[in-house]
Amino acid sequence: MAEATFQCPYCGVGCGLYINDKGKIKGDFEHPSNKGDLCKKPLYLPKVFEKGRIAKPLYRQDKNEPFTEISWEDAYTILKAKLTNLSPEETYFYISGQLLTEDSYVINKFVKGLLGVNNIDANSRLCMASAVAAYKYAFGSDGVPCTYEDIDDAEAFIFIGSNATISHPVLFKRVLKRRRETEQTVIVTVDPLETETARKSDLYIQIRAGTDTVFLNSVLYVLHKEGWINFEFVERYTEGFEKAMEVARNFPPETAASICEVSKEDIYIVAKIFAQSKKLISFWCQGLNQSVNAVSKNLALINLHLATGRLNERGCPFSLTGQPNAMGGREVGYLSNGLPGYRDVRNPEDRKFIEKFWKAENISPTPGPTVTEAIEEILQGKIKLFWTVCTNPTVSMPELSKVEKALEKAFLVVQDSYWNDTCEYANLILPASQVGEKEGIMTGSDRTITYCHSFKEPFGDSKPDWLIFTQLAQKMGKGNMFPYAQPEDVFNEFKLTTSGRLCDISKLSYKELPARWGNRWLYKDLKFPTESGKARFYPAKFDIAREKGKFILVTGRLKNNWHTMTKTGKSPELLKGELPPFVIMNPVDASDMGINERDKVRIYSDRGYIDRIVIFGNIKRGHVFTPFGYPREFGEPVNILVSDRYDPISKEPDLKYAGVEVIKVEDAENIYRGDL
Ligand SMILES: Nc1nc2c(c(=O)[nH]1)N[C@H]1C(S)=C(S)[C@@H](COP(=O)(O)OP(=O)(O)OC[C@H]3O[C@@H](n4cnc5c(=O)[nH]c(N)nc54)[C@H](O)[C@@H]3O)O[C@H]1N2
Ligand SMILES: Nc1nc2c(c(=O)[nH]1)N[C@H]1C(S)=C(S)[C@@H](COP(=O)(O)OP(=O)(O)OC[C@H]3O[C@@H](n4cnc5c(=O)[nH]c(N)nc54)[C@H](O)[C@@H]3O)O[C@H]1N2
Ligand code: SF4
Ligand SMILES: [Mo]
Repeated sequence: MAEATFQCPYCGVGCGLYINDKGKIKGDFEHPSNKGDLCKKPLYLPKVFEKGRIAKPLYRQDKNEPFTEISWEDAYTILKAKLTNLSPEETYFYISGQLLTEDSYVINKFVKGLLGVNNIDANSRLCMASAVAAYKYAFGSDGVPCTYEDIDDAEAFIFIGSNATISHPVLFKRVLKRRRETEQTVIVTVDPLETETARKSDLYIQIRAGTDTVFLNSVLYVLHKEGWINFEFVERYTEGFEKAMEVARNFPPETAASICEVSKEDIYIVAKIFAQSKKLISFWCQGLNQSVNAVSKNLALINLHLATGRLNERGCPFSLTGQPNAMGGREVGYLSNGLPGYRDVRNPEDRKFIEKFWKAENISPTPGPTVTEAIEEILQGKIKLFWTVCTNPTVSMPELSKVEKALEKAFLVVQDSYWNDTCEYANLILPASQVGEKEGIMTGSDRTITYCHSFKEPFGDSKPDWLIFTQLAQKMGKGNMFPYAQPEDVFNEFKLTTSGRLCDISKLSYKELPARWGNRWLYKDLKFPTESGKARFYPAKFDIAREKGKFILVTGRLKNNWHTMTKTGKSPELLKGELPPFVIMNPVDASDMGINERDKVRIYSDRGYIDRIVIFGNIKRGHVFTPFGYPREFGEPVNILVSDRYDPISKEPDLKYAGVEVIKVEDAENIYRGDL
C-alpha cells in the first residue's frame, strides 16, 4: 500500500484519513473536518478491502443459469446493444451518495445528456431528499447554512431523529468537547428510543414515532404565547409567519403532549432553549427525513429557527448528511430532477445552460420517476433495463417483495465493488474499483471537499465508475462528449458548471483541497435565493400513516457496521456485539407477552416476517426497533416489513414507521405446525 490521504468512505462527517505504507489508518491532522479524529469503522478498511470482491465482469442471459466471466469489451458490446434496442424511457439508473463526484457527474451526463432521459435517481432518495426539499423551500436553495466551526461556540444542541453518537461520531465528539468546556451547554435528544445520543444528553424526550410535526408546531405555539418570537427578524427577513402560526395554533402543549406522548414541560423547555440560549444548532437526520410527513417535520423545525432569528451567529438548522458524498451528488444534480451546479431540469434557463455546455440538445424538462416509482414501472413493463451503481436495493429499499419481483423481471446490471444481495438477481455484473483504488473528490456534510488519493491498484479487472461509463459512451460513438482520460478531466469540466452558482468551485483545483465552498455562513447577509429574497415559513401540517398491528416498527443503524455490511460485515472486530440480528423491545411490553431477553421473536405483518433476538431497552411502549442493514447472510432483511409509501413532496419513503405484530418464534412455529 502507498501512503495517502483520502476522505473516509463511510459517513457524511467527511473525516480526512491518512494511510501509511503498512496499511495503518489514522485521522488526518491537517483536515479541517476532523483534525486528526476518527471513529472505529475505517480502522478496519485495509482488512476488508479484498474480501468478497468482484474481480471480473460476469454475465448470464438467463437468470437460472450460472454466470460466466466475460471481458470488458464483451460487456460494453452487450450494453451498447441493449441501450440501442431499448428506448431511453425503458432504461433506469440507480446510483449512490457513496460515489465520487466525478463518478456521479459522468453517469448523470450519460443518462440526461447522452440518452436524453431523466430516468436516474440515487439512494439519497431514501436518505436526504426530504432535507433537500425543505432547505429549498425555506431558503430557496439546498446546502447546509452553517459549518462545523459553529459547534465550537454554540451553547444549545438539539438532536431530533438523529443518533449522532453512532451515525456521526466525530461530529458528536466535537459537541461533547464543547459541553466539557462550557458549563451552560445543553444537549437535548428527541427520539422514541433512548439511544446512546439520548443517554449522553441533558434532556431526553421520548416522542411517539411519526409525530415530530406536532411537537415542533407546539414549540412554535409556546414561543408565540410567551412573547418569545423575534418579530424584528421575522418581519425583515422572512415571509409566511402567519400561515405557519395558523397551523401551530392547533397544537397547544396539552394537545401535542397527548399526541406525541411527551410532557407539556418538555415542550416548554425546548421553546425556552430556542428563545433564550446564546446560540443553538438543531441537528436532524433520518428520524425526520424518512417519513410520509417528512418535509413538514423538517420545515416545522426550520420554522423555529426563523421565528427566533436563529441563523449565523445565533445558530443554525443543520441537516446531517448520511453518506460520504451525498453532498457531491447534490452538487452534480444526480436525483431525477437535478442538473449540475444545483440546477433543475424543470427550469428552462438551467436546461439551456447545460444543453449548451454538454452539447446535448435533448435534456428532458420532466423529472424522471423516483426509484420507488421506477420499481412500479418495471412491474408495469415500462422499464426493461435497471442498472444499479454502488447501492444494494434488495436490502435497503422498502417493500422488498415488490423490489425482488421487479429486479427478477428486468434486465439487471449491477455495478459494485463487492458481491452483494442484489447480484443474485443480475444478468450482468460489472466490477467497480472503490475509494483507495480510484481518485476524485467527495464533499462532506459542511461543504468541505476532499481529494481522495489512491493507495492501491484496482482489485482484479475492476475499473473506476466514471471510467466504465466513459468507455461505454466512447463505444457508443460519443467520445466527443466523453473525452475524459483521467478524473481531473471530469473535475475540470464539472467545476465550470458551478461558476456563479451557490456551490461555486470553479476556481478550485485538486491541489487546493481540502476546501469548502460557500461562506462559513451560506446566508451571511440574510438575503435568500427565493423570489422575494426572504426566507419562508411553512404551514407544517401533520400527517401519519395508519398502520395495522400492535407495535410500530422503527428502523435505524448499527454502531460499527455500515448499511448492508458488504464491507464492515467482513470484519469480525466490527461484527462483535452486532450479531445475531436483534430487536429492541420495551421490557414491560415484552413481559406482558411472556417474552424474555435473548428470546427469538417473529416480527410480522401482511407483508411478511423476520426473526430477531430480543434485547431490552428504553424504547417507547408500543414500539420496537431493529437495524435495517442485515443482509440475507445474517437473517431476513427488515425491509420486507416496510412500506414504500412516501412523502408527497420529497417522495422519500416512510422507512421508520411500519405496523407489526410480535410473537415468540416457538409459538409461531406451533401455530404453523398446527395449521399443517
Ligand atoms: N428500513 C430502512 N431502510 C433504509 C434506511 C433506514 O434507516 N431504514 N436507510 C436508508 C438510507 S439513509 C440509505 S443511505 C440507504 C443505503 O442503502 P445502500 O446504498 O443500498 O447501502 P450500502 O450497503 O451502502 O450499499 C452500497 C453498495 O456500494 C458498494 N460499493 C462500495 N464502494 C463502491 C464503489 O466505489 N463503486 C461501486 N460501484 N460500488 C461500491 C458496496 O459494496 C454496496 O454494495 O438505505 C436506506 N434504507
Ligand atoms: N455506524 C453507522 N453510521 C452511519 C451509517 C451506518 O450505516 N452506520 N449510515 C450513514 C447514513 S447513510 C445515514 S443517512 C445516517 C443516518 O443517521 P441517523 O438518522 O442518526 O440514524 P438512524 O439510526 O437511521 O435514525 C436516527 C434515529 O431516528 C429515530 N427515529 C425513528 N423514527 C423517529 C421519529 O418519528 N421521530 C424522531 N424524533 N426520531 C425517530 C430512531 O429511533 C433513531 O435512533 O447515518 C450515517 N452514519
Ligand atoms: S465519523 Fe464518519 S467520516 Fe469520520 S471516521 Fe467515522 S465513519 Fe468516517
Ligand atoms: Mo443515508
